Amino acid sequence: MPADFRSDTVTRPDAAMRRAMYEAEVGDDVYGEDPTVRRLEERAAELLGVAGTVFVPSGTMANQAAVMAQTRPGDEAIVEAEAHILYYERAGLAALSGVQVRPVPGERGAPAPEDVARLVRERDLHFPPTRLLCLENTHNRAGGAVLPVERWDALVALAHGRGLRVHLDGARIWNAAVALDLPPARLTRGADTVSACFSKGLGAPVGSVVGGDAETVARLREVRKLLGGGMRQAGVIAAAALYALEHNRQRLAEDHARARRLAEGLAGVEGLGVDPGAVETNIVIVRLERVTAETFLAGLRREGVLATRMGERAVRFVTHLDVGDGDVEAAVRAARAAVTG
Ligand code: TLP
Repeated sequence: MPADFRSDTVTRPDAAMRRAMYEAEVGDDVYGEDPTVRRLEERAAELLGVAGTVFVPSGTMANQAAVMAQTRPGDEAIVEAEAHILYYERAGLAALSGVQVRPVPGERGAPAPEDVARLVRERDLHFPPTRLLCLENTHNRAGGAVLPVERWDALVALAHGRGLRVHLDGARIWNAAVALDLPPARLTRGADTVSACFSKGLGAPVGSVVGGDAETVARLREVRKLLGGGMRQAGVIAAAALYALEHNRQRLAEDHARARRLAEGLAGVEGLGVDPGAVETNIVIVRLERVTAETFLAGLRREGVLATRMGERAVRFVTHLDVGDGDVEAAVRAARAAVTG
């Protein structure tokens, strides 16, 4: 088995998680009759500090449903320029919701409130209404950066003051909460919608939630059906997500420590650019000074290590449940071999 640092999505459910799936009580969730899904939605809502959540198959569906539930075609959304929702979701905002995006630059994924303020449209016959602000915590392309709480609060206050709603892509909010040692609900405070994934660092095989207040949740359920996300005996997978929520949150600190150690090891390899001090959670982005991402990744693969491309001269390593200390050492050794091409 290669040491697989491509993503925290690659984990396989362990025996205890599979047992929870096997034993799950189920019903038809489109009729609202799956008790395990209900329990998951309630527990997730409690942790995320929202009135309710809706279980969906993927983080992408969670994000897209949130946008669709809160906009109309022809609206505009201000979206952090490197956000997953803009970068990796097949232009879903345009294709599914008919929403125009105004990107706002972020520093390590965190936009300045002044920059957002400048992009909010005035009322004018020519202009689309600015309806939504989309943020991400932790920030994937910013190397797992945590959105500082004060910045989040300032952005929410600004957005609400200007009549915008706020969506938080909290795919990895669990990592942010552990890194800051704060309850996840503190990091989502004021969000109108929030999404969160169980299939990343928490190690469940599939599933995300998207939540908000009661009225928004009702709309999210309609939108989920429209997107084809109404699932039947989904308790089988919800059980894995519930298990992950209860057993795998605190251990994310181990992933963060391993990511930091990996970055320290890679920083010692000539030809690689990485700042271990910038590693806050489980993602390490490395700049390549001598070889292209393709060459480097092929070299790693020959040594039994997998990572992903983050650009012409950048690669990403992600730590998770299924990589251990030995894999971190293997990755540093492999990088030393791969960097010469
Ligand atoms: N990210 C995946 C890839 O799509 C890049 C990964 O390997 O990191 N929000 C954020 C911040 C994400 O990182 C991801 C997945 C999603 C949403 C989408 O989740 P899924 O893959 O469940 O649709």
